[in-house]
Amino acid sequence: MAGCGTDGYRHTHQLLNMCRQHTELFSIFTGYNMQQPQRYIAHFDLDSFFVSVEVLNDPSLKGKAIIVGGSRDRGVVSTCSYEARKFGVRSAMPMKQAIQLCPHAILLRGTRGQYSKYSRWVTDIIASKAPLFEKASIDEFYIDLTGMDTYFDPYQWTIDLRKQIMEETKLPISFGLSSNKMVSKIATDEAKPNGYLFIHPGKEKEFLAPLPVNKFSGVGQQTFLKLKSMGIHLIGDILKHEQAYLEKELGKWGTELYRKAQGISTSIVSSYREAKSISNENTFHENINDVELLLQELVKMTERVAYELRQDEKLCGCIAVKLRYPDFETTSKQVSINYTLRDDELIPVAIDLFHKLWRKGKPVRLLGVKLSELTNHAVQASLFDDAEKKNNLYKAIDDVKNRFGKTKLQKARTVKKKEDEE
Ligand code: TTP
Ligand code: MG
Ligand code: MG
Repeated sequence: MAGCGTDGYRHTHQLLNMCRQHTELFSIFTGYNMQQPQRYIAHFDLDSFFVSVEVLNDPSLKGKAIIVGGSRDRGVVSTCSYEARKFGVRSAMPMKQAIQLCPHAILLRGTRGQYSKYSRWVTDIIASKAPLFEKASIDEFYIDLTGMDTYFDPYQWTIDLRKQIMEETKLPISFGLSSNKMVSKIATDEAKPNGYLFIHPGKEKEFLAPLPVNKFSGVGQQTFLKLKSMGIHLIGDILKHEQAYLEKELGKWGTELYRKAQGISTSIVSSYREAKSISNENTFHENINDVELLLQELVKMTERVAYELRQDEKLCGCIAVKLRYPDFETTSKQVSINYTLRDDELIPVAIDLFHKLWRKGKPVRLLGVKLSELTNHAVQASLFDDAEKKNNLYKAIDDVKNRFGKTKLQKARTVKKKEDEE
């Protein structure tokens, strides 16, 4: 698109968003239904992401049945190559079962740091091109192109973006493009591996009709069986019934399925740029220069933000520590890390940042910890077996925290001082 740089594009998009909001408000207040612009939403998802990264690092793996996961006896599958999928191997399946299904598969334990690095690389490319995008998980993005059809063809724009991502990162990625997030995500799934699909506006229902009902997120085994007992196997079967009947049998879910089957979904792309960080700052009553006390505070604050992170079901890819001295001089330092939600991974980094920042012996007035680069919790942290145990432990701790208040449970370092005082 000659003459249409990203900035102009972004600006136009902001204006369009404002207009859209005003249109909605006008419609609510007057009851007059103003014409909404045609929505275009692209969904991108990397193909067999962890495996693709492993193949980049070792090209001899290309085209082979590969499983990335935990140990043979107690681990689970993180992901597998499409060659292994032919044998029925799937994410989250016990490794034992996966090996039975595909005994010749090459088993890899995975290299976590690499995945975050590539995820960030793809994010950066999308961020440089897209006016409004959402990072839905480590390898998945929604881009809102609504209003852009005045300036260029959204389909061609999306094809070009995919090409750029693949040329730069060498990772295969697929996309679906349609009028809403739900249909685009299903279209990506249908296009995989290494493909793309455009569902033209108005063709959503037709596209969905021949697909099995469990293509809808939220249709688990139980709903699937219930629908089966009602003679509903395909999405198109849903619309063979009256809405009232579906509601009677399935309650609210029935209403929702009826809408979904028509290809209707109004959820919006929530901007990645707006994605919050989680932070905690503490100004002390009295300035502190005792390193033990400062570290104790730091650990406590890191535990608190990590707890919030888990409550939000997020992972973070960046941690920052901030110090303010009594003369108001403020310094901060941040570092990118592998996506995590775990105290034991965050605390050592926070301590390290603190030591790099702090001018030894100088009293501190304020201490802060911030987690950013938040992403949805789509990656099972069970790549390593002990991680699974730790996550269960955190879950148990968080459950207790939720029940008894957040201060009840703290780790050894944060309670040590109090015991000394007693
Ligand atoms: P997905 O995008 O769900 O899967 P995928 O990229 O491996 O394969 P495809 O999209 O082509 O179907 O997940 C992205 C990565 O997240 C995946 O490579 C590994 C990790 N992951 C887990 O660790 N555990 C899981 O249960 C899932 C679903 C994914
Ligand atoms: Mg993927
Ligand atoms: Mg994904």
